[in-house]
Amino acid sequence: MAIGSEIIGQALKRQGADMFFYIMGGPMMHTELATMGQGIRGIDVRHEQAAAMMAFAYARLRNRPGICMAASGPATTNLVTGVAHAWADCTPVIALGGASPDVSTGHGVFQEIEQLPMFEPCTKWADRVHDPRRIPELINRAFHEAMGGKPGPVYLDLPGDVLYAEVDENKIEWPDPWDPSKRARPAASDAEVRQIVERLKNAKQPVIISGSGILWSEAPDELQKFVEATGIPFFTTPQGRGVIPEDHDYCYLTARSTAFREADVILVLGTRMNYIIGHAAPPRFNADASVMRVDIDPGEIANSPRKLDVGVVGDVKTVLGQLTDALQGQVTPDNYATWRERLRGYNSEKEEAAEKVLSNPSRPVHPLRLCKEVRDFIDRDGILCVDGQEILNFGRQAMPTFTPGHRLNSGCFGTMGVGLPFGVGAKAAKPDKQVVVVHGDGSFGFNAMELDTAVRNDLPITVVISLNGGWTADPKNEKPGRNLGFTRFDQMAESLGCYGEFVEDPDEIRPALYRAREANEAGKVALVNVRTDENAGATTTAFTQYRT
Ligand SMILES: Cc1ncc(C[n+]2csc(CCOP(=O)(O)OP(=O)(O)O)c2C)c(N)n1
Ligand SMILES: [Mg+2]
Repeated sequence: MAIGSEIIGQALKRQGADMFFYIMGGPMMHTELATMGQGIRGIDVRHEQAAAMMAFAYARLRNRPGICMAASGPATTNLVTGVAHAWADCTPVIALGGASPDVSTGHGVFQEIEQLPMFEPCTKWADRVHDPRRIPELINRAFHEAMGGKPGPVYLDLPGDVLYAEVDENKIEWPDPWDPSKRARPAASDAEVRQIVERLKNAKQPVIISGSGILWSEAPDELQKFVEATGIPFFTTPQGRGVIPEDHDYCYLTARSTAFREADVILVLGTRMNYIIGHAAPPRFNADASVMRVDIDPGEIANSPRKLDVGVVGDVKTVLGQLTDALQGQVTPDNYATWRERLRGYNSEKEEAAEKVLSNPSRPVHPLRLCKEVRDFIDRDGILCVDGQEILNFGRQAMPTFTPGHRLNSGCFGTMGVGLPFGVGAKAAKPDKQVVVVHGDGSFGFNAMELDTAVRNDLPITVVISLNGGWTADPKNEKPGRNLGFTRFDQMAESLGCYGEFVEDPDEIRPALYRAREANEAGKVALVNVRTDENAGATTTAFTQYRT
């Protein structure tokens, strides 16, 4: 005989889970113990929202579901922001929430609240277990739902009486677990391939916009081959960066707006046409451009905010392979040489001008100078997490990414507080990689205690804080509740067992970063607190009608 909690541990093991993020508490304690008893690493955190955010980072770096667990009531409600963030960024997080007993629903028992409806709007699938014999089936469904088609978070509600109910293990049916090699990979039809080829043959100024779909589909190599065979300039969403190294000949980071405005063909690959890319609509994009799109989700194709000339429901890895074959001898990089030359010229001019600003020697440190120091310090295959507003916007073009998916940020939900949990989850997922988190001082505060999680769980990352004394820049002193003071987060970090440094001189940033790296190499978490200019506000495309 076994109890429901033990069945969960076994089910997770069969699905290939190797890690989960959690805070202990009833009725989940036995589930957490049973899961660890299966040899699955449990990382105990300090806030459940951070557990969900760590699971998010794990999922993105390992291309498999990240798992988080929480106790009932307030612990599970704490998961919501992290799960909602995963929903907004289409990331496969499996959230397991303990719940008050099924049998006493509505009797006002300990930590009772209807949890399932809270997760319905922010998951792809949410359900409640009523019978422990169905746990393997529902855990299996959770993995398939999270990873199938366009990925996303799922939630399973686990009432205490079900977790502690006894079942005869011999009567349990174990389904075949989720298998990444069996991912559905629908292809484009011959007619669709022909239509795309025709349009690219006639194009003069095409662009590619790719997103996280390239990562989930394991298609970075296919994208790079396609780009190199055709010579089409490529741009990515902030979440889908690094799919092709950003110092590639056909990457023009700072010519993005010009390329979007002037493109005559827009090829949208594995990304939503949401506000992040201005819905691919005028005036940011040419109104006369033809728009072609490949997406695994039929809903995305059907719901495109701009009329598509060709909309392919397909797996982007498969379709890119088809297109590269079909375009052979039809389109070569020569087709678009003039277009690329124009973008390259523009890009180099802007980069040269930017390099001067990036080297700004002033005190307090300009955030761009901080970005330059991090850029010149971080490993080429290091994982960079960025969170904040000004520092995020300044960092966007100032710090490139060279490895697929090795850039995590506040994403399209704009969630402040993700940076540190992302860094901790990333280090847990990829222990051999250097992990650097560049954090605004305000956003750092949300989950600052996760420094302690990193220390206790031996996850040596480096956190760099842009200490501009509050939320965003406020040169005219007109924002409510903006000022936070210049907190010595380095001292706070030291008191938690980290290595800490406080830096005011721009020339001292790099040496401090190298000392932080030494601390990491010696197994210590490090925090470098850099006093930055509170008046330095980044200009960026307006995403909304209001500004933060
Ligand atoms: C959870 C959450 N709360 C509030 C906001 C609103 N908000 C957006 S940007 C921002 C300020 C970020 O400040 P900081 O992290 O210090 O970075 P800085 O802009 O100063 O570089 C706030 C409060 C948000 N996006 N998310
Ligand atoms: Mg700030």
